[in-house]
Amino acid sequence: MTSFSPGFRGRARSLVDRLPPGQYPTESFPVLSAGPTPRVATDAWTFTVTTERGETHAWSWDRMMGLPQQDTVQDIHCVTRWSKFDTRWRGVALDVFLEDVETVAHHAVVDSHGGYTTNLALEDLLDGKAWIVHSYDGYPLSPEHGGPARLLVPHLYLWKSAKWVRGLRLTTEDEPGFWESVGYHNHGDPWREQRTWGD
Ligand SMILES: Nc1nc2c(c(=O)[nH]1)N[C@H]1C(S)=C(S)[C@@H](COP(=O)(O)O)O[C@H]1N2
Ligand SMILES: [Mo]
Repeated sequence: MTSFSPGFRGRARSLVDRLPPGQYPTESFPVLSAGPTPRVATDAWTFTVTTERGETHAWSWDRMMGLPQQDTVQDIHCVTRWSKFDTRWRGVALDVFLEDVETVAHHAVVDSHGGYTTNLALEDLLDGKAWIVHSYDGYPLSPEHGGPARLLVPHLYLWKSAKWVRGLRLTTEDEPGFWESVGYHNHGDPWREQRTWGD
């Protein structure tokens, strides 16, 4: 009797379905940084949300760690064409930071130590689509990958997932960030191959 393994076939097909156009899967975890790796101590770390009226809400490391934590398993996609399946992160959903923030803004600019910025529509940060993560695969996030904490927005190309995150500025106008202002797509949806301005 011939026997098939429907489990294997099913999983293989679903991985193909999970690969956005123009991407290839990788098992490794490449490091892509536009400059040197900042070293940020957790006792000096703060995450600051600034509203369009200039009000600030700030979380120390301990306060952030005291917020409801989520474990999330995500596929991530870099515009340089590698994708990595089933990456495991732990952190706090952006919804938690923003729930008590009064704003009429629809945009945000995320700021990092070292000067990197990236812009996002607020709707791409809310409803369980984005996290401030501090752990990867069960360990504290390494400095190379953005530790002590980075933004994770897995449904967009990974340049939106700012490493060494320090704050988020809510804006009424959309302001392009570091890569967006030199030709990367403003939104960066990997499923629509939004790599550069013309896409
Ligand atoms: N602060 C900061 N965040 C950043 C970057 C950067 O240069 N500086 N590079 C971005 C880009 S282009 C990518 S692909 C991912 C890479 O994350 P990784 O190095 O953990 O793979 O981080 C993004 N976040
Ligand atoms: Mo990237």
